Amino acid sequence: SFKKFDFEVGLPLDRFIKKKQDDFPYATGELSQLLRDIALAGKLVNLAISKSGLLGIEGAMGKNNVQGEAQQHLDVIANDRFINALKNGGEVAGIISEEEDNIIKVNCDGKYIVAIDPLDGSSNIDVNVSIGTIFSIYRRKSEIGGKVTKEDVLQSGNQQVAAGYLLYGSSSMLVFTTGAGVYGFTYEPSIGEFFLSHNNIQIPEKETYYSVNEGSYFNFDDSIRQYIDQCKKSGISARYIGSLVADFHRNLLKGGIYFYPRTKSYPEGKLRLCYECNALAFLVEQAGGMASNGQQRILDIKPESMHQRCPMYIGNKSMVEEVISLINEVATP
Ligand code: P6P
Repeated sequence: SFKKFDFEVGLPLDRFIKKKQDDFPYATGELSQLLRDIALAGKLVNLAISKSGLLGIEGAMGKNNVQGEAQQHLDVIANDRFINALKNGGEVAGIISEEEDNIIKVNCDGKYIVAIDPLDGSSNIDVNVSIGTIFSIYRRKSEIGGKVTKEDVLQSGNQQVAAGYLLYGSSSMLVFTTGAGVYGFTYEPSIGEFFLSHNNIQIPEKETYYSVNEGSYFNFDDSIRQYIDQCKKSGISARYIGSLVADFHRNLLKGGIYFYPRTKSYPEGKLRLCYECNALAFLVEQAGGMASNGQQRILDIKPESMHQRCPMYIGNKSMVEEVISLINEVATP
């Protein structure tokens, strides 16, 4: 390994968590244990994904989830893995998940709340495109030992104590922040360990990519079409994988903007505030970027319901500010 910044690249996740915990004088180790529980579930999901073609667990279950979306075998497997890991870990009082209609009450003595999209982009599994898990961690508002309440799970993103994603791809990664920078860990399956590979990630200033589903071009508002036309005129590259974590991760490392505006099919946007947008918004701000719903900072939105959707514009500050200025230009004649 070689020395880079203040951490040796190649530091195992466990050692890193311990070192970072020492930075928090009042840390009592529960958040560290919770991050370990998430990493464990990520390893198990990674294994299931890598074998899915052989185990015949690709494809749809033939039934829909609570969102009315076709549930893939791996959606259910991933949901079970994360819920079990968080249950066994004991640090979590309640979980909200894309795959579950209601709050999953886990351990009344738990200190934390987790919002999770266990497997985002799962429709890409069968064609071997990278997919991901997105998670947010909050301190519960209700009394430890008491019931988990709606207030516990409907917290604004600016209350997150940690957030991150797992990216199951050509190499699988865990990327997370505890509010003191963004750190990326690459998984070595032969050892079963995550090693620090991306130290203190900062999104490049360079406006490298724009990521949007241009198939919806004529369903977007005029301002969005105007922004897409500007991107084309500027000659920057279009990259859209159709898997949020993969698109976000590429822009985080190389510079760019991902956006999912409201459309006729998704008048509130397609992405979910609580378990997709908030985590990525926390990460991108920690990396020097910006995340907005077009009107306000994603992290300041007060959720009204667990599964609510919102439009999202996320990535380089300069690119997000530009598209917001066009949206507001049209909005205020
Ligand atoms: P569309 C996957 O279903 C997802 O939630 C994100 O991972 C992805 O960015 C988006 O939807 C793709 O949606 O409408 O462009 O196919």
